[in-house]
Amino acid sequence: MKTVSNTHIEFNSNGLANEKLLELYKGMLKPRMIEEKMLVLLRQGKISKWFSGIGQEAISVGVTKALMEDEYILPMHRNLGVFTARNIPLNRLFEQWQGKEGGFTKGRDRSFHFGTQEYKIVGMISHLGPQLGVADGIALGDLLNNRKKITAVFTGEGGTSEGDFHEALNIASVWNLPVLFCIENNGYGLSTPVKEQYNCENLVDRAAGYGIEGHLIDGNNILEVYSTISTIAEDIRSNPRPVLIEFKTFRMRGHEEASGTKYVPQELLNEWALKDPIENYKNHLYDLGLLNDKIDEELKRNIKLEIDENLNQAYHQKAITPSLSIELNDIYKGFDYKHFKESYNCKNIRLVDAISEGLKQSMEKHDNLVIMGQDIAEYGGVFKITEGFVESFGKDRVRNTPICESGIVSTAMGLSINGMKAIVEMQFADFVSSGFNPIVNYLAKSHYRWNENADVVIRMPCGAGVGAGPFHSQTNEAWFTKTPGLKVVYPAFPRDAKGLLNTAVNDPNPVMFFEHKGLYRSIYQEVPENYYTIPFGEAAVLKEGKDITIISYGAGIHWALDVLNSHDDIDADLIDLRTLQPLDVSSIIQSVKKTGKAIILQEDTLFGGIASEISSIIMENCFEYLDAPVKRIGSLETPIPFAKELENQFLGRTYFEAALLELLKY
Ligand SMILES: Cc1ncc(C[n+]2csc(CCOP(=O)(O)OP(=O)(O)O)c2C)c(N)n1
Repeated sequence: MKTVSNTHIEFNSNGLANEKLLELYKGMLKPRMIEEKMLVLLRQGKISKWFSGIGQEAISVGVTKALMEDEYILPMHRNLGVFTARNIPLNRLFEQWQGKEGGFTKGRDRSFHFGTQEYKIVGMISHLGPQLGVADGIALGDLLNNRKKITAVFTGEGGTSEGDFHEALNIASVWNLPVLFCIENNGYGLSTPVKEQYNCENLVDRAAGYGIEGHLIDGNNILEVYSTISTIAEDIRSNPRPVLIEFKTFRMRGHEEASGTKYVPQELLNEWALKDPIENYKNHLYDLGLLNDKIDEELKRNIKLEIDENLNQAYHQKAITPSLSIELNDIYKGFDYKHFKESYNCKNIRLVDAISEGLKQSMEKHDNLVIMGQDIAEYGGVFKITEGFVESFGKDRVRNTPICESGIVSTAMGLSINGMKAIVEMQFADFVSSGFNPIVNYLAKSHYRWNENADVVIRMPCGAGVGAGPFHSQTNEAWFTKTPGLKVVYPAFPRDAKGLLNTAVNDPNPVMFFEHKGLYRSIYQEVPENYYTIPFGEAAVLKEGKDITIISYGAGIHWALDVLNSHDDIDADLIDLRTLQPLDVSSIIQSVKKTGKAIILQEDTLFGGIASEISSIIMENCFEYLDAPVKRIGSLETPIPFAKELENQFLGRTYFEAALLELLKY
């Protein structure tokens, strides 16, 4: 039944039962009343920040109620209605906003920056865009497991300008993923009006460009939101595909409370005030005879009571007591390392073969493991490491991706959230810069923030010595060793590479796995044929001596071996770190205390690299044992040049032998 009287919105009940019509009203009332209370608390300094969704409630509530309770939703900072519609106990929300123990992040992240598997909500990170790709991964997990579910993800119109939006929609389209992309177009991104944000009439028009279906919905009309999304969601469940929705609405308050709305023309605010989703719907329900003052007051009284009781509970929870051990222990998910022994049967193979074998055996061991990367399927990857994998494991699990590192790293995170494991092959380690944000901000921080691990391995074919110039030669491990929450592995030999890769896949934490491409086809070793593992955080002492400690990893190990092999007289400990995070500090200290001299060799440019860190560790722990200053050798502080002569001049290899001999003489 349609009514227009007393309302500025045309409602159509579409045959919905009276209880449902009232439920939707209550559903919007609750976040509105919570917000009104929070605005008071904000003024009293009892909460730190508030992003208002007043006037946008119909979208959060309508979408959430149109989904099944076990379908994932990825909301933004104005979607309180998603949280209340999933019936999260209010005390937990209040405790979250007050940074208390009972919240969702143990006081580690604020406002809506959290997720909860219990309620199938995956909150945003501040960077807005990455969650769109995370939704792709969750949906891919459902698709691969034949679950007929959809995933809904939100973005503001401002967020659609980020590359992540494009990448996520494109991936979802190419892979036909059951994702509902919801753009909440509320007129402003902070102070930026839509005309300065994008230059098409409606954002939903972009759906055509991605080859997907799009719908424009009045975001202030709860019945239109709920009915349209219910129909679309039902259809996607049986016919999986991405759909783009643009909800037109308006942000009635400031970006966050402190910043105000001075830049918004008053006429616009007046115009949209008339379209308030709750007032108008209330009038509609009055017209239908389903609501009157008495019922309305009763509803409000009950919600107020619930808010007050839960607030009281939150106030009475004591503030968090900082504990060093709790903070440090929550960076990584606990990993119960299982040792698989090496067999006696070995084959003499190259580094590249050992990695391929480890990957293959890991794919056999873990049914839920998916590998993604550019050209990795039929083509076998540019280094041919996944050659033949499609035949063995099928295209569902060995996935060619579009060129979109950020979107694919986010997708890997989504797979992990939905119970899968993922390996992402960077075509070259250099290209990880295009996927840097989700690695250092999403994967690395999730366990600390909301107890959600990222079961993802990022394979990084890296390194110089192959005349490939500034963008195909970098060894960028220092970008990641600096970031708490990541593990960083960097083998120098085939045997280590295979065993450490298997461990990386078993480890539920995000692992950056560096593979030196200069070693891929030049380094051979007897490698056990079976599936085996090597623990992280244990360096290998390749040579033992008493005069000096040489510490390195990756190609640096082979540079050091070359020098040592041509100098029988040098009596050195040679330590191959194998993993940089965790770092085997005790092997370093033990060796330096014995030899009294240390030289650290890294292929990366010198400043701010792991050699500097190790040098400090030695100074702090072995100062009294040192007979000479600690020496660091790295590459020149320039990009990596292409011409052979220039590359040789650039590499630390060139300077190592002289520095070693000089230090021995000191
Ligand atoms: C990568 C990044 N750049 C800038 C910001 C700062 N910022 C936070 S929200 C916001 C506006 C977002 O606008 P929109 O996506 O339309 O959502 P709305 O706030 O209007 O709901 C900006 C600029 C950010 N958080 N992340």
